[in-house]
Amino acid sequence: MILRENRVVIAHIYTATAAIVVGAFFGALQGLSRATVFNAPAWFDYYRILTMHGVLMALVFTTFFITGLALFVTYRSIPRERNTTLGWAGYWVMLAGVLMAAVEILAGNATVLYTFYAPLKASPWFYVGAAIFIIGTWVIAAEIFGNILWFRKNNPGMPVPLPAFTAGATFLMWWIATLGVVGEMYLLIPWAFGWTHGVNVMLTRMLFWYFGHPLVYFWIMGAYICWYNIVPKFYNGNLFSDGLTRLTFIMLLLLSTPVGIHHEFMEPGISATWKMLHTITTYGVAIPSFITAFAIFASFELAARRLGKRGFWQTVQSLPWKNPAFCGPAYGMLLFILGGFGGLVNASYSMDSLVHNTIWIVGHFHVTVGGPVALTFLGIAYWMIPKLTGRALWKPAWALWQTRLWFIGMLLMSFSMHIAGLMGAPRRTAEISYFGSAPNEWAAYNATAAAGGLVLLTSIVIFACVAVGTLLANKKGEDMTVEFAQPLEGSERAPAMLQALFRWGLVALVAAALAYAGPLLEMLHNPGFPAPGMRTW
Ligand code: HEM
Ligand SMILES: [Cu+2]
Repeated sequence: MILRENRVVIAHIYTATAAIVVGAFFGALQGLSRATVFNAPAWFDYYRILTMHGVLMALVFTTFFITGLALFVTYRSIPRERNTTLGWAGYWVMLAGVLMAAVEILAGNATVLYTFYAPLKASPWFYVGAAIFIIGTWVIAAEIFGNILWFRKNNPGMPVPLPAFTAGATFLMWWIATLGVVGEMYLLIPWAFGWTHGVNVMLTRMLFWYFGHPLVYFWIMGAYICWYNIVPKFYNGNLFSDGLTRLTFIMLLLLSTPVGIHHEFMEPGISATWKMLHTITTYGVAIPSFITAFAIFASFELAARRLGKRGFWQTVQSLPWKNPAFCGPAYGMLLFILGGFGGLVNASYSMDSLVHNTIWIVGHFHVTVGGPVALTFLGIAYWMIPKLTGRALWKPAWALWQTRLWFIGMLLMSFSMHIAGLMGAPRRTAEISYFGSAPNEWAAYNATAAAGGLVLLTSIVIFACVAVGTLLANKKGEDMTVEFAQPLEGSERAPAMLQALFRWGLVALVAAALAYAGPLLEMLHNPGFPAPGMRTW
């Protein structure tokens, strides 16, 4: 039974692995290109590479990992006889969507970057592929909700196990967020097929960011699932509090969506009132992250105290720095602290106008999604793969170095991107030297970023070797039982209000509708000119 469940999860996790390996290869090429070491050939130009990188990393790697992770924690925290039809159906639909979109990008018919902003116009099959991919994720969401409902029905009065609860909150949030993509595709697909004459550019962008910001929190929630439920086990620690964890996930569910206009500070057609309102909610959604920082440090300290350790350094030293599954998330947490500072800058209108569309932004999201998110997932994979396959991890020492290299590479790359961005270096450009007229000061930072990119590529190749090596070289025999972190004594039971997952989902839907009703009305009131669309490539 459990073996059948594991196979679905393995498919998701190894597909994510394939995506990050190919994505990293393209990423390294971009770094080298910006350092003027590599020149993309005309038949596979820089922007096609960049579209492939953005889509593979931000959409394919992250989503496949999170669907795998969420299924895993749900299956293992709600053990029962089940069939895996939905898990597989979701997987194949997601994969079909990805392949359809990927073919169009590779063929040069969809060089629209991962934000697919209109009026750039891709082949309709690119958008259809994206829509199919989203539908696949909904099937996975249905599988997770179905298991939670089954548990409720069969265990009346019992709280849903925390790992399944956190997975459920993540996918409720995802479902609300992806309604934005559906709305956008409703406009883009007929337009790309030529059935409509034009598209409302501002509206499609707003719908994109209605989805685009919660997408970021979908990644973060994936990382938090690991930090709360799994990581404490690595240092024999506890979850700080069951109730606080549920509160964190409910706050993320509520506040991840009504903030998206903070990506549109520089866009016309949305009044300052709505930009301000979304700024306030943006600062609000930082609160569950502060709670998380507190809960994690408290959990570290309490575990250290149990060993008789006191104070900051003794606590730090007591943590398992030789375990790659711990180091991935832990280094990720460190990078998140840096990302948080940058985020404050981006969220402040006046400062954001200085860094808008510069490589600073790229530095910021690599230190966040490449740090706490990707590095947590890579680390957790080292724990999960043996639990799924029954095979011991191949070359754990390599795995440890992989996490260290990723940390160093990400620091090098994103630090230099931040500084070059402050000096005005733009993002999304192949011709970084502006045909010789660009300021010379950027060059050193572009070179350092490229070096960081190569370190990252090395790191991911090592990851792939360990992940595949485990399957090929090691024999079965590893203990496959999973124990999730248990709450500290006295904090086991959350108030009933924090158990009502689906009711909070309804509140989140209303909050999202309220936050966008105003800007939407403004836009429909001033629809502008429908854009026929263009291919700039
Ligand atoms: C292997 C390490 C990586 C390297 C070397 C790398 C390198 C780069 C570079 C140089 C750019 C900027 C290109 C430009 O603006 O002209 C970029 C953009 C981007 N990267 Fe990465 N990256 C890496 C990992 C990741 C990861 C792990 C993610 C997300 C999970 C990610 C997501 C993105 C996205 C979404 C963009 C923006 C694409 C766009 O502008 O449309 N990258 N990357
Ligand atoms: Cu955002």
